[in-house]
Amino acid sequence: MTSCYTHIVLGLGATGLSVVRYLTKQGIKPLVMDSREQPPGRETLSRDFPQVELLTGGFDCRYLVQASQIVISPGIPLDTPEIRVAIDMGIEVVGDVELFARAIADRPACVIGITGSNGKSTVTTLVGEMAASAGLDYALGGNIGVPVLDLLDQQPALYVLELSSFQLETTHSLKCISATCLNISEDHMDRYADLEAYRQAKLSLYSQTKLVIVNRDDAQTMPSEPMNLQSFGLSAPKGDEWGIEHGMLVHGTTEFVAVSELALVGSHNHANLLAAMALADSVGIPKAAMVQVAQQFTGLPHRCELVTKRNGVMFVNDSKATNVGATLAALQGLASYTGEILLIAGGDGKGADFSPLIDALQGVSQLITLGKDGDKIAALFDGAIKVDSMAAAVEQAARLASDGDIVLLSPACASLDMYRNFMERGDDFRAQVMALDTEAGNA
Ligand code: UMA
Ligand code: ADP
Repeated sequence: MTSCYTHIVLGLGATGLSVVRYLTKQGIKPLVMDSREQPPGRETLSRDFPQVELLTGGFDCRYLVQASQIVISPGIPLDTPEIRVAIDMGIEVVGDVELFARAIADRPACVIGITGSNGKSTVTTLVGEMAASAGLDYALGGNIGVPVLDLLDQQPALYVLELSSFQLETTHSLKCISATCLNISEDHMDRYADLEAYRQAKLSLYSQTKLVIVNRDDAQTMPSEPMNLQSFGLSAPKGDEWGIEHGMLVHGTTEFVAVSELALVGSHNHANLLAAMALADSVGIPKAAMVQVAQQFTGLPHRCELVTKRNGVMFVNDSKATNVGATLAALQGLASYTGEILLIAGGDGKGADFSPLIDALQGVSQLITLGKDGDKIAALFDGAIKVDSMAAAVEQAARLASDGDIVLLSPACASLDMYRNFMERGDDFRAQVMALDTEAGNA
């Protein structure tokens, strides 16, 4: 006979631990389950919550069907058979963001929600920096790294949340003042039936906000129902839109900042800035604060980050390019440089179709592939070099590159086949590039 738990936490990563912290503060003792034998939060749980029971290696239906609420981590698909059984029995399955939404329902704080296939972390950070520059008390979290329930101890005027499609699948009660879906391109196709299912998960944010900010250059970000809309895009604005006119980022007829003064490079980043400004404007952040950030923010690590220049060759770390759309943006963004581009790509493709890369690969002088799905990308390029380590990839690229060229790590794939996360992959790239310097004595 199993003991009965009213609350079950599924998954013991960053989210699962934050849910345990939250529930125990409410006086609830949950049961935690994880399908992995050694979930990452195991040691922290036994140290901080020795009274909380953990079952590993699967999800036990006997407990699930007796619970009143199941809190599921974003990495676990809702259609996992054991979870389907519980859902079919009418048991409530929610995510951490839904619990957060309910917990702040009575607070005066504003929420800004940011989703999309690419640019979420950049835009989330930009909005946070703009709030900071305006002297606004804000808290920032979500998919970017800090689980939202861990933000509840703060009482800020503004929450800035990065939301993934996985998190949005189990979120229904957010009340955002403004929210955006920045763009839609294929990602996580191992978890969705098709692109439309993935898009609908992202667009579910729109019914949870007062103002929807869409990307008018990407029709997939448009809602199918009438909503209170504002748009951003790279063209000249009409009416109240955000856009670019006469080399300036503008809102309607109001000029904000010249493109030539922006610290971020690449047209995708100009779109990111316009989206961030539209969101910041919705909470009354003044223009001066937005302009200051636009002139100073140079970007997050692992997103088209210049590692070093060696023998006239630029080594660029874009490890966060975990899908095809991000790699396309990097190749387009670097296309204006005069030298050749040597691209290092490959990893776990998450079921993606890589064929949209074909045209962009024509602007690449050498492709070097690695990882689980490296061969699939190599098949798109005559003479691709296949390697089995980052060290070999960097060594080959450095050997072939000459003065003025760019060696770009932009994998178009997740890193989990070879690394713990994209940061570790980017750090390995950096380390291998720096090791070249040592070996060659920076010749
Ligand atoms: N997993 C299992 N069994 C489990 C639980 C998880 O096998 O019982 C696997 C999942 O399939 C997944 C991995 O473990 O591959 C981690 O999943 P998780 O839900 O336990 O992850 P957390 O540590 O809780 O981190 C999650 C987000 N991870 C995912 O959505 C996969 C983090 O986003 C987020 O920062 C964190 O919550 C705080 O909100 C990371 C991410 O990769 C950066 N997100 C995806 C992306 O950006 O593409 C959506
Ligand atoms: P996310 O949080 O959505 O993964 P990031 O800001 O971390 O977004 O950037 C992830 C990758 O996407 C990086 O390779 C970056 O260069 C690229 N990127 C950033 N903004 C955009 C955009 N608006 N469109 C396409 N790619 C982008």
